[in-house]
Amino acid sequence: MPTSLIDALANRILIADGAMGTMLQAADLDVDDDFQGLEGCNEVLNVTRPDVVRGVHEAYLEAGADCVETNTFGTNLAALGEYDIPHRIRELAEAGARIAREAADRWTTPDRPRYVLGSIGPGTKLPTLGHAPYAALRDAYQENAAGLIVGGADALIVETCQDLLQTKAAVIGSRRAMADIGRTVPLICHVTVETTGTMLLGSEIGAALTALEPLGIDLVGLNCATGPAEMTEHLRYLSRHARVPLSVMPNAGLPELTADGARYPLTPDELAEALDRFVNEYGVSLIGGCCGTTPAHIRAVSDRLRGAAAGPRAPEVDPGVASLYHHVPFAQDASVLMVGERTNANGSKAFREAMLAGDYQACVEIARSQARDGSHLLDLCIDYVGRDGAQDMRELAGRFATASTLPIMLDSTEPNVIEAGLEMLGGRCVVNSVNFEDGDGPGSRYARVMPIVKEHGAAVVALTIDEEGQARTAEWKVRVASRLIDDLTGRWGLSVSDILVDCLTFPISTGQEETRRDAIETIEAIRQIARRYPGINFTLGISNVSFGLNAAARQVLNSVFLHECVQAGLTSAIVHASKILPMSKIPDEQREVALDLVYDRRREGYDPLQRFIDLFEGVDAASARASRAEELAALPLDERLKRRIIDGERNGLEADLDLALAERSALSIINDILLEGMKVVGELFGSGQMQLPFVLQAAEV
Ligand code: THG
Repeated sequence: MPTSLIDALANRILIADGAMGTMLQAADLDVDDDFQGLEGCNEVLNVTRPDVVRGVHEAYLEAGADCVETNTFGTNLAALGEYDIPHRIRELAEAGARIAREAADRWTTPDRPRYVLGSIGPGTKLPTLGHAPYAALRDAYQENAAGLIVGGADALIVETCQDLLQTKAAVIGSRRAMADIGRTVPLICHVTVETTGTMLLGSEIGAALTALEPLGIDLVGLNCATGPAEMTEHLRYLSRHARVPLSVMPNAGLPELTADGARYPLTPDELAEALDRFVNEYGVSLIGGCCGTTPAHIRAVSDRLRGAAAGPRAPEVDPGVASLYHHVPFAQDASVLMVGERTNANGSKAFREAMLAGDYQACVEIARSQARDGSHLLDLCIDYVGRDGAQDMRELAGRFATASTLPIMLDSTEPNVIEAGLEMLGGRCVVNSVNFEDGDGPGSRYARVMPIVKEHGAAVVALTIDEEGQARTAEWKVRVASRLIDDLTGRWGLSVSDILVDCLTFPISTGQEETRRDAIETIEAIRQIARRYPGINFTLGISNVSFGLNAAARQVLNSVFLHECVQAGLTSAIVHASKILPMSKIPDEQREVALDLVYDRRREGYDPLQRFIDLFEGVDAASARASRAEELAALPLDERLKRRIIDGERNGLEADLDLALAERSALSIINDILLEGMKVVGELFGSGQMQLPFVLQAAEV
């Protein structure tokens, strides 16, 4: 039995090959015969000119590569679709893997195995931008992966990733292929970080790691777009935080444009030196080259590093979720993770009405205002009786994916609605929620939603509900939470930190005897669960506790209850963030009575609930903060128009333009105001402070 790739990597680094495309271009090939008339479709050579492809593999193996990558970068839906041969994905992938397999086997000796990495290029269709549906891409990647595995690949390498949703489709498609064929191979995943410092759609490296690692990849890393120097910071992040081993394949520097095309400046020795540093300082285990690297580069790398061991790493995992853009840790310094509650068709009239009217832009505005209000995450709930939930979820999650910088908590009781959301969001979501309401047996909601959670690598809210109903006492809540945690970690392989236990609280504002102790039991359950499961996370729908009271009273009770829960160990809360008051801002008496209400401190002649209601009789919830619209309206006209461009804010744009036209010419408005705004947008983009989708929005306005 030859040593597997993963076993080999545990002992020493492995060296992969360099560029394929440029080597093929150098061969003397005929468009009609060799390319079957499909000029530039390198993958066709896997069937027409296996000798040429094999020659490239041989050159790299001869130069000292331990691994060769198959000539299958374009066996995907986008690339073969361009040539009208998407039905040949599997055939060309399998042919490519066979050629590499033969070459690798020919060079394999008992003490030096050589490996085949099945290359899965992303293609140019970006699902986050709506170029193709997630499911179509995933299924095509599955075909691709199946061909590579059957053709003999030792591992799959999903590389040059630009859009995290596309990457997710490729990784999940690959996993499905392995399950289908019954053969599991290691999965390597490389993202491409542009010179701007993010992936093409604006994803930071932290977002990429958080989204991809829970998908069950075996190595994570970087390739293409830049040389090693520009990759250093991103690699440092991966080295510090990734649980899995690292892989890096840089270009031979940043290309310089010359009269005869791109020239890559890094010499073989310079590449080898840079990779030496990556191996030793950052503990990288798999290295190789991308654009502009040649057998001479790989020879230099092999001469310098063959047989080396990766430097030590002691990664600090930072559990959390991610939007398309950023990683958001569950642990917030000196605070609690705020989950915005208003993007909810049941919890906000404004949101519901906008959704029912199909005014998705208004829904996006509510999401944005939640972000400005201080939310770290958004709870998205579109459940509404009689609607096509999956369709509503696709519409809204698809827009939130790019328009909001916050990660999403998908709130639905329907597994197909949850899945529809996950298929639109490239970051890492929280699924809200699972429970044991109808048990955990076959066909239960729990059994139906968990495979979806697992496949997408989501975190999950676990509600303390079992076959007997919603747990009402601390003992019962702790018992159900323990059962959920044990099953989620034991049977489903989640980490404790990926679970957000929700101890659920009924309103304590109704005066009914049976709900008086609800807050107490919840606080006590949080305390016990936090003690029993170090690293566990929590969430809680705080506003539930105060239903029925007036707005001013709710604000105080919600804030006091949240404060007590956080003291007990609560890590996140579903709230209207800007309505939460710090304890210091609540008058003493209001706070004391709220505490009496929370802890049910009734005495002879004193009912804190009655007292609390009396305290807030006729009090308005003072909305001191001027609304966003008022802020904008307060600006002088020129500034306001400029601001609209920068913010991508079109509500009321026509009226402002009419006003401006009364004062000056259209050309002057464009040149002196609108272009000024775009200039600021350009600067923000150039300095990495604004992501591409917001730039597009500004340009649209
Ligand atoms: N646990 C989990 N998820 C949840 C809840 C929970 N999701 C939904 C809900 N509970 C949390 N979200 C809200 C959202 C809004 C309100 C309460 C909880 C709310 N809305 C006002 C009202 O209904 O009076 C405002 C209405 C409006 O503006 O129209 O109170 O417990 N895991």
